[in-house]
Amino acid sequence: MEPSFYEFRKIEDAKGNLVAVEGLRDIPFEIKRVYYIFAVTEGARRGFHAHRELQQLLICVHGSCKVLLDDGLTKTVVTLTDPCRGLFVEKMIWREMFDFSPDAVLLVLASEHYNEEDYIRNYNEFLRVCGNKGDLID
Ligand code: T46
Repeated sequence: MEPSFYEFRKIEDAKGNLVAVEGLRDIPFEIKRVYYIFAVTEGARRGFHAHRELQQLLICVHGSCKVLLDDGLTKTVVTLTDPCRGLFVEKMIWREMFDFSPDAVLLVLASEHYNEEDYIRNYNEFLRVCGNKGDLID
């Protein structure tokens, strides 16, 4: 699958840099929630789920990390290093985040409030729901 990125304008002046992201203007959804992941335990992998409805924009605002995206048919891995670039993660995409640098801060803009019922945490269930014929795990 092809990852989808959004580029944001860096406003630079003598004081330093600023990036603004506006819901429904710079990204395709209204922002209902913001969270960020940092001080990730060395070697830890996060994610391992898909969302039924949630859309998200992932921006590594400091340091770096990798994100595996899986639509049930193909997988792709992207490296996030640029605070001016956001990775759009559509609904029904399995995601895993890993290789966080010790200084990484992953900012996430989300289209919905937190709802545990929106998560699909079982890979086989994900394949069933998305209808794609990936590799079922025994
Ligand atoms: C995603 C990836 C990119 C909350 O209470 N509120 C929240 O808004 C979130 C996101 C999480 N939590 C709680 C739920 C767990 O007890 O925080 C704890 C850690 O969440 P989780 O294990 O789901 O974290 P990740 O890094 O595996 O996944 C997160 C998001 O949950 C998920 O939607 O797409 O980041």
